[in-house]
Amino acid sequence: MDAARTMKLVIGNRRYSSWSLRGWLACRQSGLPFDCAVVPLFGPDWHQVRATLPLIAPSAGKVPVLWHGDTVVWDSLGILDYLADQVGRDRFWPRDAAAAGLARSVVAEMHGGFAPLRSALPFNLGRHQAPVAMDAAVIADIDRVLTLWAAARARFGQGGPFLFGAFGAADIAFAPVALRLISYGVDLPGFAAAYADAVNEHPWIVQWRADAAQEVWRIERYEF
Ligand SMILES: N[C@@H](CCC(=O)N[C@@H](CS)C(=O)NCC(=O)O)C(=O)O
Repeated sequence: MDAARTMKLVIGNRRYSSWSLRGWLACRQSGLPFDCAVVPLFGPDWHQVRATLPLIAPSAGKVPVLWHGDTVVWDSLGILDYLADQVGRDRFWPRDAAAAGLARSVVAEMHGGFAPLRSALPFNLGRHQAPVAMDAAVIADIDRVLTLWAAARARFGQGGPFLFGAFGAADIAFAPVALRLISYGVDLPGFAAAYADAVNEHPWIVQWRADAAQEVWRIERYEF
C-alpha cells in the first residue's frame, strides 16, 4: 500500500471513547497499516471543534472516522465492514454459517442497544473495580449481555477464549462492555469473568490502555 493511501483513523480520548476503541480494534484486526490521530472530546471549545474540524466533518463530529486516500468511512461498524471488504470477511467473522449468523446478530444488537448500560457505566479506563448503583434497566442490560456471551461461548467458543473462539468482530463490539464490567467491579459468573479477562489481557487492549494512560485530558462528568 503506498504512503498516500495509508489509512488514518481519527479517534477520541482513549480513556473514554469506547466507539474509538472499536474502530481501532477493527483496524488492528485488518492487519493493514494505519496512522492514528486523536481529537480530544468534550473540551471547552468542543462545539466549535466538532463543527469545523475537517477530519471529523463527514461524521457530523463523531469519532471514529477512517480516512483511506479520498475515501472516508465512519461509524465503528461501517469501518469494520469496510475493512472486511478490503482484507476478506474471514478475518472478522466466523466461517461457519450458524456461527456467522449469531455473530452478526450479537454485533448488531450491541451496536444499536444497551443505552441504560452505556449511560450508567460510562467507559473510563481510569476506574478500577469501583462499583456504582445500578437500576433495573442496567441490570437487565447486563443480563442480556451475559446471555449473548453464554450462547456464543457455549456453541462456538471451543477454538479459543473469545466469543467465537478466535478474536473477531463480536469481540471488537463487546470489548468496551467487557472492560466496563471489570472497571465497575460487576460480579460476573465464571464463564463471563474468564471472557472479560481474556479481552482485558489481549495485547491490543494492553496497548490501548497504556496509550490511554499517557493522555492528560479529563472529562469531569465521567469521573465519579
Ligand atoms: N455509532 C457510532 C457512535 C460514535 C460516537 O457516538 N462517538 C462518540 C465518542 S465515543 C462521539 O464522537 N461523541 C462526540 C459528540 O457526540 O459530540 C459509532 O459506532 O462509531
